[in-house]
Amino acid sequence: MSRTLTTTPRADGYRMPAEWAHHTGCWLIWPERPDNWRLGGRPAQAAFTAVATAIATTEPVTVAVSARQYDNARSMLPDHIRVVEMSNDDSWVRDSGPTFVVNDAGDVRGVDWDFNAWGGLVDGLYFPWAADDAVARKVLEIEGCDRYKAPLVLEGGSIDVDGEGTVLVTEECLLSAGRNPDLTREQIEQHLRDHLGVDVVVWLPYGVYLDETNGHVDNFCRFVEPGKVMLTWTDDEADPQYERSAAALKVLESSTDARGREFEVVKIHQPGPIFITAEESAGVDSVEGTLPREAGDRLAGSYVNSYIGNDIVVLPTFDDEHDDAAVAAYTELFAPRRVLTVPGREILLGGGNVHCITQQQPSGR
Ligand code: KQY
Repeated sequence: MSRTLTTTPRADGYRMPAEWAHHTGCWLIWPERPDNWRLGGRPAQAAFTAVATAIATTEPVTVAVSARQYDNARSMLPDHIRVVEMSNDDSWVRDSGPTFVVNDAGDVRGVDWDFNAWGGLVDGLYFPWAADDAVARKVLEIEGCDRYKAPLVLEGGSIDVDGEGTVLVTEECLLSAGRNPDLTREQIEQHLRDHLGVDVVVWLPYGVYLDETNGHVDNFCRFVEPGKVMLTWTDDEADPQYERSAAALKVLESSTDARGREFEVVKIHQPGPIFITAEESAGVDSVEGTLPREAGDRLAGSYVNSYIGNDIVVLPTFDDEHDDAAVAAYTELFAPRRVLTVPGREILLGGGNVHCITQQQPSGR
């Protein structure tokens, strides 16, 4: 049973745990929409299967899939991965799924945010999005977790917590015109405190250059442990990413977290820049109202967009000169977790990466 509660997580003693806290499982949604994924989603389906299979080595994985694609997903995914039928508009469960919260007794509940496809009719990426907006509730129902309905537009990829009272966000995203134009920055902060159980909100000015989510923090800067973050970086001062990363570094260097710690910042050099090829662009259906995928467009590639599982970290790589440095950094940052690399390009072509397509379900222990 899943009740919808009228209180807030904070009032009930719940908080969002860090991603490295123990999981009972992980959720994904099967990609298929042909106006976002090339060739009807076929190459992306192989990439998602690789991510799901990697995560399933260390925790149970469930993949939600439309009725249309059920047979195909079931046959492509290994038997030990659970497949459940669920309507959706696209496959970004980090954003359409629930944000799980836990209390000191180990009970688990979920926050269901409003979802409007990253900006609604102002600068959202597709229309309609009603099926996506219903995903969080359905996941919570399946898992038997009580639900908090949060009264604001927010995506799971736009927040990153340390589990000890601090959340990272970007102004570019949370203050964007298409999300909550009627809420002030202070009101948004209060909702974050109430629904994530945090005390300190660290506002970075921007995310990754040309990130179609309006600068989700999960593609840009994330906790690796309390007091320590990894930040997408470039040494190329002429690259528009440089100013963005430097601005974040400045904020982090002058901020402290909820426990009064200064931040240690680990720079992870970005891949690329990576651009869409003519062949890739040609494989995407053109639909009015959906963000087009034009040849030559720059993609928001990042190694920060990874998944921290129970005993592993799943890291996207891009056949890029910076891959080896990213693997080496992750190996050191996340030891004793094993670093499993997956091909990141097909997921990036859809506008995100490994973190965006996954949603961890904490065990509460
Ligand atoms: O960054 C994320 N959490 C999601 C990326 C969504 C891209 C939609 N095309």
